[in-house]
Amino acid sequence: MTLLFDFKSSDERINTLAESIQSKLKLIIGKDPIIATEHDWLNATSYAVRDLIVERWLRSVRASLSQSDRRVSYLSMEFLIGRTLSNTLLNLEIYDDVSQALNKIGVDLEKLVNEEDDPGLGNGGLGRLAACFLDSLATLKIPATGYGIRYEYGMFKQNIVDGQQTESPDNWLEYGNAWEFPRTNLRYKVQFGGRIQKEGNTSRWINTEEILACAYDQIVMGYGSDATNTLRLWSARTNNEMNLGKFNKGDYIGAVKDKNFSENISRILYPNDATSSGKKLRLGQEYFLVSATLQNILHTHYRVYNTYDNLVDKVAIHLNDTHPVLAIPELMRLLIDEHGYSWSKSWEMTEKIFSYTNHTLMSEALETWPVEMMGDILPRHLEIIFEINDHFLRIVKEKFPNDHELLTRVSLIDEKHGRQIRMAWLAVVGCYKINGVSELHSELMVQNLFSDFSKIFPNRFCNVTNGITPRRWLALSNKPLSYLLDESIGKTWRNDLGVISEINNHACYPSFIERIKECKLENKKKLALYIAENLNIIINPNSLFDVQIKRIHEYKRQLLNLLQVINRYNRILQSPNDDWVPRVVIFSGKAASSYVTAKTIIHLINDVANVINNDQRIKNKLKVVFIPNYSVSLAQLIIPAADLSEQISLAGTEASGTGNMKFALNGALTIGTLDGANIEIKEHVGTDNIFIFGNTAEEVEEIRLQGYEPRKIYENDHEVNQVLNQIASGFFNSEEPERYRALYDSLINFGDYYQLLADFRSYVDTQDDVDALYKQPELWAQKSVSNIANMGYFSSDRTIDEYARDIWKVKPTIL
Ligand code: 26V
Repeated sequence: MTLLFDFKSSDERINTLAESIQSKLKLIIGKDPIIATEHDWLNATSYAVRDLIVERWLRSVRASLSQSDRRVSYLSMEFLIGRTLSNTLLNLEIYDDVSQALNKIGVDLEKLVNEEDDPGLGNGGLGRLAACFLDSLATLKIPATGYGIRYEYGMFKQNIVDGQQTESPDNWLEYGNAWEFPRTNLRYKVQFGGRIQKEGNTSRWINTEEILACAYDQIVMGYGSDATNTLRLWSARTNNEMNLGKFNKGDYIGAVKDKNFSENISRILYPNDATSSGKKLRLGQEYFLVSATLQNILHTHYRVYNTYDNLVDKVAIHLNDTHPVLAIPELMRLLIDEHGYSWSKSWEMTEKIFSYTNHTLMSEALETWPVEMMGDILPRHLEIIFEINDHFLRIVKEKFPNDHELLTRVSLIDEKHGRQIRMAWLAVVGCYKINGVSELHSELMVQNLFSDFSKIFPNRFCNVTNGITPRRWLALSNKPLSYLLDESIGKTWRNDLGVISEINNHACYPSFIERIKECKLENKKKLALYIAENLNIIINPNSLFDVQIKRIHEYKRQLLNLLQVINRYNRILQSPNDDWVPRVVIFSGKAASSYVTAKTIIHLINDVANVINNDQRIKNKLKVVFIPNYSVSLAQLIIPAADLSEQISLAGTEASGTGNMKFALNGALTIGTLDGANIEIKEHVGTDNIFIFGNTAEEVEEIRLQGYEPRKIYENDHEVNQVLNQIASGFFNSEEPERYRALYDSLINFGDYYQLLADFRSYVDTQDDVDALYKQPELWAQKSVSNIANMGYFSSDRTIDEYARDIWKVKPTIL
């Protein structure tokens, strides 16, 4: 890779950078160094660094357009990209230069890096995956654009007040965003409402309301390549023409109200709770993304080729879950209504352009929209969906003439539940490839959710196991380990993670094992400092750091972890003189604001922490910490410090998980169920280097069919009995003893849907194995090395390579 100022000596480079930062402060921020705040310096530095990549961005876009390549458009309602400055410095390999340049001015780079707002434009796994993919697409030089929404407010900020979650808005744009390029003249009209006027065979969508979608671009840099891509986020603006009309008619309030409605479209990220689905504004957001994006894709295509006839050869559109599935009827609408193609030609093209990833099998997360609502907001699309359905059902009838039930089951319209459009069905019918995100998930997807469709379209389904970018999740977040790797095997692991297996050859040297232990300890000290400074809890870095960080959800079973923690507490009190391995159990994660049970679990974690952490008899044998406001940047701090990674979802429920990969890559050992990508992690690191427990997905199903009786477990296992009685009787919350009665009931009296009790014994016994191993630090460290060494497969570069080859059929740009 050629750097822009490769030719300069180190001193010259540092001076040039320092000058550039100071001039940005003056000329763009408009401030004197004497009164500049840390945030001003952050922005000045970001602008200076951004200058270094704009040139190659423009070159990259030019090259990929001129090569007439097939391009990928990755549509996602969420991109959880994390902080940009540090990542850009890493990609440019100028972290130290910039640090020294700022030093000269008397500014600390580390502080600036932590000052940057972490854009929370996603809920969790799905959004973070999209961000890892952007990183890998650019690194692999695949011509691609990410399309999403520039939410004004991202994921809410979580505070813990009296042990409970409270939410406040995340106004991440408050101090500006140095990384975005507003494209004031790149805007599209997005229509809503109105009605359909029939003219012979053609339909006209008229009397609509219009909202403008304005593009904001961010450069997506790859690592070790000159290639860059674009993340284009749409922001809603009032279409003034329309409102001025009302204004002139004297409807002042109406005009202002319209403005609010239209601008609300990109106001806020929806949390992934059950209540979000079926909301008009959410449907509006999904269509807003889709319509602006497709207009943009077609517009760009036409500029290059002067025709849409070759669209199929040049355009691959990927749908990240069902959220952007309206892209299918929208492309149909544009081709038919705006560009004069016939219905059948349009369908023939559409079916060859889209691919879709399914990210969950949980029925409550599967999107459906009431036909009536769709008719109100998008009447033309409803019509097209009906036509697609007719066309599809005709084919099914021909193929399976005797199976009448089948038609009801696969119809895009669910007539049983008040006429709902099944978006996942629409995705399967309109896409040429559909993938799951881990081997188990893809198998279950075909066996259960899409079993009918897999008979109708046997070649459409495949698996692409998720991955993570080693740049952010190792090079950036774990400096001590990165340096050790660089020293031992060179630097190529950053974009060829497979080579990391070479550290297997070092695992036999005690000096290497010693260094691995030192790296972990350094990361643990850093986290301990954060916890001391922010939460006022003192933890011992020599304890086993046992970590479960992810969204709080019943299926992820944070409560199972907590039951085990309470059990450990009871055991320590019972045998205080045993040789206990000191443990710090760390939780972090947000509960959707209307998800009562998840919020109750957070409350219980904090109540339990309060009792245990203040029990002098326990000393430092056990500490429980809930770190508030989980985010990408917190994950970067916590994951490298973990010894033990908790991946304990009920088998068959976690589609893949990606946190599991981040932990293992950073040398944590996993305690986990045979769920999602845990299974593949086990296959790669070896059974001896992972703690597997609990029932398999098949056994879970079997137990459900046989009639599961959690009460029996409660009655027969005295440890389960004691722990649950403590929760039910208010042992941890004497001020309000009934607080967790419902939680207790859900386990004992209402069926324990996620089978916590069925896995409890096996979990607790496996935790004993964890302790036993931790008492042998050399062996633990060796297993930790085996984890790091065998994670090559889980690089998102491998994942993107598979998508590019097997699904999108795209090739790298030549620069
Ligand atoms: C659903 C909804 C419904 C209402 C509005 C907002 C919203 C946002 C997201 C979702 C579905 C989220 C599905 C999801 O995040 N799945 C996760 O995807 C990860 C990446 O593939 C995977 O590792 C996790 O196992 C899976 O839970």
